[in-house]
Amino acid sequence: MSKETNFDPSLTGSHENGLFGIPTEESQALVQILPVPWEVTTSYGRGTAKGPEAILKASPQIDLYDLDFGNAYEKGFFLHKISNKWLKTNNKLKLQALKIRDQLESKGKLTTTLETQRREINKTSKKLNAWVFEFAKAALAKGKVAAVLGGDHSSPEGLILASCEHFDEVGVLHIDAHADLRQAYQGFEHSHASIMYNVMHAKKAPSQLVQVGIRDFCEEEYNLIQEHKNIHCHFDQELKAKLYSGESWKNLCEAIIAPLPKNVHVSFDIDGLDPLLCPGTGTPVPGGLQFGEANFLLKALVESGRRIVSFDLNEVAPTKGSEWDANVGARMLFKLCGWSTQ
Ligand SMILES: [Mn+2]
Repeated sequence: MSKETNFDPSLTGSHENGLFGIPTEESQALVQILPVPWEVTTSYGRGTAKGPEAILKASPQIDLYDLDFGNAYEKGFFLHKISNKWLKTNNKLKLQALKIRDQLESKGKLTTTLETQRREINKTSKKLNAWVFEFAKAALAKGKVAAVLGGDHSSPEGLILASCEHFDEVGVLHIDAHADLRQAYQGFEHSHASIMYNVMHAKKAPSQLVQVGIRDFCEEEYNLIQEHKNIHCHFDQELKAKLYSGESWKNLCEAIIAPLPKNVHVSFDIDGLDPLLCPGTGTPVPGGLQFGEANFLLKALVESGRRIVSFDLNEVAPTKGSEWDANVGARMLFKLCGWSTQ
């Protein structure tokens, strides 16, 4: 996979070589990762647009040989270039979205100017989704694993839809603190809080949505979970109650993955983990999965004979003066890449 023959995987590489410090040819790589520097509709924290760059920079510290999948990196994990155009658009629209939110919170309604700007944001979000969709469609057509590195959780909408369109049937394994099932949030139709609502209501939708680690949701979302026969939510509190009562994580993982079809998209919001592992993320919530529990779940998924055909990792936001968030994000990305090649 390496384009340089003198590449030594036992030494620390430079991020300038590529993701995880590995010199990788785009055309040879099995895993194609699109960085999406996008967080226009983020409601609380700031900084997930800088997630891809921070993860890239932290990624060479990972030792490439992996206990779960050996030298799977040789199949090629390629991170595409971070788009300056989308980063600029993000920075501009983020400021407008902030004003919209402030006014909604203080006045309850918008001025005509802000109403127009909100329409503009919705239109641009659609364009972003179309861009991601085209990327994923092309990668999947070549037999690659398509992936998105966010950005906030709205970033992979086009990817999930492309995956559903490419394969006959795709199920989504969704790891998150939040249900992300709101029908538009603050009038933003493609908000991070609406992604699972949007994909489950698409023309070619995932056949099943399995949610894990959920611990922050509104009544509208709770009702949708109860009513929708293809949404299976494992609330964090309920998983913990079973664990504390002596059930094994292995048995719980089997129950979690049971409804999923053969082809699976993994949508991984880093805030699904214990926030000690991702203190910088936009909307941290106490509780959640440990790194090992999440990896064990992915392992159980793959060992059950299912395939990770596409995935996203999102909501990683670097904390000032610390590389911890990016370090954990890079390690979870490495596990996702590895499991998707099995
Ligand atoms: Mn989310």
